[in-house]
Amino acid sequence: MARGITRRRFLGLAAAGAGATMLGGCGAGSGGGQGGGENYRITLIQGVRGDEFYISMECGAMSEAEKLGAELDVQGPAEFSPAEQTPILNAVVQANPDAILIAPTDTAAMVGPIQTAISQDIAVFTVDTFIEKDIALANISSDNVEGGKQAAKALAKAIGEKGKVFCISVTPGISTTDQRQQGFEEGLKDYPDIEYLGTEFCDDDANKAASIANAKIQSTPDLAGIFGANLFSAQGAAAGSRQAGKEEQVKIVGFDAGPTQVRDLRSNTVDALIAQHPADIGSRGVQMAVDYLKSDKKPSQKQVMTGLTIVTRENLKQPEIEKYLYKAEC
Ligand code: T6T
Repeated sequence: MARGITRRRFLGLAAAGAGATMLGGCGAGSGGGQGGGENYRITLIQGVRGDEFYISMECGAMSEAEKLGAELDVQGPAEFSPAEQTPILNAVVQANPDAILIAPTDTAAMVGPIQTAISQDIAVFTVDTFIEKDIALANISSDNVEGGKQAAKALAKAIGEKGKVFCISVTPGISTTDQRQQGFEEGLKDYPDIEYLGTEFCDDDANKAASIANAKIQSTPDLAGIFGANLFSAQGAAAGSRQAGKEEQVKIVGFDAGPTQVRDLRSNTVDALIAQHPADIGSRGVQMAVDYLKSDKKPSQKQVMTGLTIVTRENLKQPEIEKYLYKAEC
């Protein structure tokens, strides 16, 4: 059953000026063209709603849509799962927007539903995650393999380049977290004195990640470090280490930079965060969709990589780092 919420935002021309109707607190306008968006209707379908990574992506997409005079609708499933995301996508296809930006929740299971959208002549871009079949116009995401390597490096540094480490991820079949795990495993090869104990999966549930971390700490009393491969895995890893009373011994590096993660970094439970730039993913997605709709020319780049920023207690307050911490609301 579709449990997605629809937050329709009429983001007209930022410069609509006098006479512009303000709806829902967002700048709204009538008449298209001035911003270049020609009032195109774009829907962003998040991987899961309420996740600060996707909220920050929404913020970036919204301000770009406002700038370009496009209309943006944002929806997301209650859980990060293709079973929940598919009916939302199907309903969006029925509404026939000009473009869809989607973070597919599974590389294989979302191919069919995305193909259906493309067959209806809707321009589809994947944002963040991608699917195994090359049918979307382009993917806009972080370099997740590189991010996993950076996590290995940061964790190695935190544990003095020796000891036992393991990874908590979401579930196999998600392009982003699979690539982070791959990069982490590759990165660890540079450290012969680090023993990798493998990866366990929390289904995007921070409580489950906490239980996994706690159990691993009990079964491996000399555990040195944990890599949490996304926001909820990392939040859970920190909670599990606190429950076990091992914050001093077990070093944690987390992917993403949500508010709870930043608190865990400040309080020494976590040693580094690999922040993505989700607002840039959202704004690039809207830009690329509008460019495509205007020209009908396929994007010259199939893969657009946005940046990554390593956040530590030392650099956290620097404005050029702080601006990448995720938002809980726009
Ligand atoms: O890490 C992000 C996103 O990149 C990934 O695809 C799924 O998890 C997050 O949304 C964080 O929870």
